[in-house]
Amino acid sequence: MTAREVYGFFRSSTSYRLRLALAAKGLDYSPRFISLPGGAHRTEAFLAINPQGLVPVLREEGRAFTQSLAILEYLEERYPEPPLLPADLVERAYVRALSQVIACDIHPLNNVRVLTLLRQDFGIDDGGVQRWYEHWIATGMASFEAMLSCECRHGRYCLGDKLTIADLCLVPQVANARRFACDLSPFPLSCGIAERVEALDVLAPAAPGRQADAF
Ligand SMILES: N[C@@H](CCC(=O)N[C@@H](CS)C(=O)NCC(=O)O)C(=O)O
Repeated sequence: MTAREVYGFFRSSTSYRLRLALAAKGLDYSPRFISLPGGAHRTEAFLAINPQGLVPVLREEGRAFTQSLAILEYLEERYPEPPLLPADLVERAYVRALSQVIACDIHPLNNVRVLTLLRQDFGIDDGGVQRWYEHWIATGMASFEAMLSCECRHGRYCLGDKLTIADLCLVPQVANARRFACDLSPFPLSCGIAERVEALDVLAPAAPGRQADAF
C-alpha cells in the first residue's frame, strides 16, 4: 500500500492524463474510484478533498493536488526522472502550448457538466449535443494538427522521440473522440502519435479499460 492516492474515474480524460504521467515515471498509487455518472464527485466527502468537485485529485503525504496540468508539473518537479518536459526553454513552451490546446481549448467545452447543461437547461437533444462535441473536437484537433505540421518538430511523438506531457494530453483526448465516433481522418499526424504512445507497454496499465472501475 502506497501513501499516494489518485481519485479518478476510468473514462475521465484528465484522470487518464494523470495515470499516464504516473506510469511514465514509474510511480505507484492506490486508486480511489469516483463515479461521475453516480455523482460521487458531488458528495460532501469528495468536496472536502476537492471543493471544485472535479477529478482527478492526487493525494500525497496528506496533501491534495488538483488540476491535472498543475499535477503533471508538480510530478515533473518532484520526480524529474524520466523527464516529461524537455530541458530547452523554447521546447518546454512548445510542449506546454500543445498540452493547453487540449487541456484548455478542447476538453473544457466537452466536459460532462457542459454536455449535461446543454441537455438539461438548454433543451438540446442528443443529435445537437453530438454536433457540439464533434465541432470542438474538429476545431481543436485541427489546431493541434496544424501546430505539429507547421512546427515540424514531431518524430515518434509530439516533440521528436521524447515522450512529453503533450503526448499524455493527446492520447486521452483522441480516446474520447473515438468513443464519440468523431471523424479523426483529417488528423493523421496526431492520431499516429497517439497510437504510438498508446502502444507503449509501460503506459498500458493507465488505459481506461484496465481500471477496476471500468464498465
Ligand atoms: N481543468 C481540470 C478539469 C477537470 C475535469 O473537468 N474533470 C472532469 C472529468 S474529465 C470532471 O470531473 N467532470 C465532472 C463534471 O463535469 O461534472 C483538470 O484538468 O483537472
